[in-house]
Amino acid sequence: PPVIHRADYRPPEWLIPQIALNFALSLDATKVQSTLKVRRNPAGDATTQLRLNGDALEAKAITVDGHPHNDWHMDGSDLVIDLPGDAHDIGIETLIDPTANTQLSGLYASNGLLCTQCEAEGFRRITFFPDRPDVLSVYSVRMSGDKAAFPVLLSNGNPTDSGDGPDDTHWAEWHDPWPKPSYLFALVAGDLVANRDSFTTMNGRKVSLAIYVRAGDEERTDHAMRSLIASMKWDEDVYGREYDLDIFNIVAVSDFNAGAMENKGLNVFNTRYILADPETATDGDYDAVEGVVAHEYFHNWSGNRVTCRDWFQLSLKEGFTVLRDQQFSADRGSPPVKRIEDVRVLRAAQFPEDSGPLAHPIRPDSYQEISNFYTATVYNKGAEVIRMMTVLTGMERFLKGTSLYFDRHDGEAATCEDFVKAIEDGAGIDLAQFRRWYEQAGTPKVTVEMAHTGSTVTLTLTQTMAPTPGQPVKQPMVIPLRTALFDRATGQHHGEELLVLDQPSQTFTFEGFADAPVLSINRGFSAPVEITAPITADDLVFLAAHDDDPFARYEAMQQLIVRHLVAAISGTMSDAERAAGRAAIGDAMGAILDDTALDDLMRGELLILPGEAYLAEQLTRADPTRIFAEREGLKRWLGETLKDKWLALHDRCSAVPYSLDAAARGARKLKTQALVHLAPADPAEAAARAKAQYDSATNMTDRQSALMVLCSLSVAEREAALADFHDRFAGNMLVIDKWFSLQAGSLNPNATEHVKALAQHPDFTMANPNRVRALWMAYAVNAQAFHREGGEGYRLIADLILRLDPINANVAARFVSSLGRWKKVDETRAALMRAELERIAAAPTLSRDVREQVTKSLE
Ligand code: DPP
Ligand code: ZN
Repeated sequence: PPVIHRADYRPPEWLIPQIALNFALSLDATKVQSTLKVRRNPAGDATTQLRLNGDALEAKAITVDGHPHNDWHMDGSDLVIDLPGDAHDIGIETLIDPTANTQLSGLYASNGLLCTQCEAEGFRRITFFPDRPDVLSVYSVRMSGDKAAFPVLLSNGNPTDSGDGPDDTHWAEWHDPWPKPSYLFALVAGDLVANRDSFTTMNGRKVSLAIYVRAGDEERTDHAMRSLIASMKWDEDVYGREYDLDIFNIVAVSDFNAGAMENKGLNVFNTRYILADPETATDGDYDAVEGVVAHEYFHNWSGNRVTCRDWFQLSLKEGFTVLRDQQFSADRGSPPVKRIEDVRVLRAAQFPEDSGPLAHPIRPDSYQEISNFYTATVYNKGAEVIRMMTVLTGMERFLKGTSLYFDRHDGEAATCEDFVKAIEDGAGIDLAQFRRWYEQAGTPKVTVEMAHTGSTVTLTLTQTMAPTPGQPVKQPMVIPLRTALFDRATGQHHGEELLVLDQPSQTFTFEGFADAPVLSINRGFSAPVEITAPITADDLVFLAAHDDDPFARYEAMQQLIVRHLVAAISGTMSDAERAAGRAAIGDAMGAILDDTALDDLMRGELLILPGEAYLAEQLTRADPTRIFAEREGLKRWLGETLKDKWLALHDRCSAVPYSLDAAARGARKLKTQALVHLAPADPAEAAARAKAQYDSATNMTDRQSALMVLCSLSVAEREAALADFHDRFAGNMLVIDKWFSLQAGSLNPNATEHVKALAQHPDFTMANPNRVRALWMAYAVNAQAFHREGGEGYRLIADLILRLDPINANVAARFVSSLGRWKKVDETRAALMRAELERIAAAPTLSRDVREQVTKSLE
């Protein structure tokens, strides 16, 4: 398969200033008439051929300047037209079958609805076009179709006209005045109802807002609407960005490959990130809705007004927009809790990417299939890299840089380099060496040594970075580390300092310390790196209780547990050491449970044990079932040792009535933590409490966490609760997804058997990505089940990939990375995982998506 290289970028040979699209809609035969104004690009290479990308399309009729034209040919799936001059009008007709489009890319049918997904390369499945983000066009769209089947007809921009046609049809015309790349095109037609509201922008433009859903779902759209309005206000207040059309529409569909899509003026969402009410959505779901609504809205500037020159620049819009949505959510709730959640996601999803076979820089140098690069690296690490700029400059100067970026590149297709340059110029900072964060893959490791002589403290910081595919040797990065040194006696530090490590090794000195201090480093997680520092277990207990940086407090707790578990998993721990380690963790947790100054949301974060994926990252190679067993063993011990405190906590929090405020959400989070720790320690007590919580639940957070705990236990209450849950929410697709996920992700020793049975359940379907992920992604990340001895888990996931690939390659390819982690597990399992990858590789036909991931995973 061809490899596309960033270095090979050439400007487009032709520009398309305008496109008119006319859709004759039907579920299985939609006719698309496209009219392109094409102009030779003075900045492009000279050619008489116009190459238009297509994917599984047939050109029905081609005209040039209104006349039938025969000088064209197909080159692979592209249409190549010979043109005599520099400016022409091209007409092309295509016919597509949305119902047959199981890939959910391009124009597809979802439950009688027609909708589009064009990022990254879906537009070429609708019509022939230079389907690349640096070709910006003004779109005029006309669509017509059966009035009963498609009462609502939507596209980008503003509606300009509509009317009735013959034979119970109607039509609508839309015009989007903002030039845009094809990936931002959208069309939706179907039977939908709207929740409407409005927003008045800072300059007095009244914007009509609508969230379109299926009838019956509109009551569950208020939270999304509130989130949208808050996002519009926040982007004005913080980034000075105003909305630029009279209409902003959102449509929620249940069949969707990703989370949502920022099409200009017409965002299309997975229902999962729109629908929420207390009975069916957890607190986590509410946060996700708020975050994704904001994310897509923020793309209107970081993505749409300034778009990407090519797909190698994806992090230009995604990293920046993730940072913006993280900042927004932090402002809406608890900044430290949000920071901890974001770091947890980074460590669970991105660190393993950085250390695995699919590692790539946030701005990749090559790809085979761009869909494979919508990754935690491009998104979440991309956000961390820009966040480091804010650490180096402060928010005020950073915002001068972003304002300059938006002014300078408005209406353009820009590069990551353009962004960095604008921050340099606007914020007044030199980022020459910092640019390596865009170039080098891998998570830097920083080792700290501390010396204390007289009243002087010396910190020696050394950075290293492991080789990654294609990058055997790394250059030193710029690593900003917020640091404080604490006096043990007073419990105070001497003022936080920003240490900027930009050499392989560097020494920093501090005066005025009569005694050796306690080191608090990488506070707020100011840099996305791994730290090894001389902080004793006692010091970690001290920091967990006293650090004034909430993230550092969390981190101290995590490190205390990580170190203990890593030693336990490695088998280098004596019984006495195990007892001492557990005692330290138990004391620290006990103190957190008793600390009256802590709010409950933050308390909940401090009590969550480090995840298995992050633990695995700390080990060169480990038996995943050992990681699981040691982590569960510690949990059980904490459940037993602190039993009275967990029981009291569960009692106290159960008395807090439901609301969405922080205190009530904190209480729900702690109820879950209490049950999770009690379950392995006292299954009968935990089951009784979980059953009571399930039966009396007024909201999905309480109900789901109770069911999760019951599901993990082999108790009589388990089956009854699962059956009740299924009955109660039958027909609600998003909640039934939870029912699948809870069982597939369960700690229950029979999870594999349960998953095999669930794959045969009448509610299971391979056609719906949410359902596939609910069952199989939950299983693939359930280490104790997926890695069970004998390799059955690997076989099941490989079978899934092979069966899903012809249906939905994009979603199928997402599962490959779970098998690609073979270098991190014991040799027996590694061989079994490789064998499954090889079985996939040997399949007679594979999508480009799966082929790329499998080939790279075997290297
Ligand atoms: N561009 C989309 C996003 O918001 C991806 N589907 O991330
Ligand atoms: Zn995005």
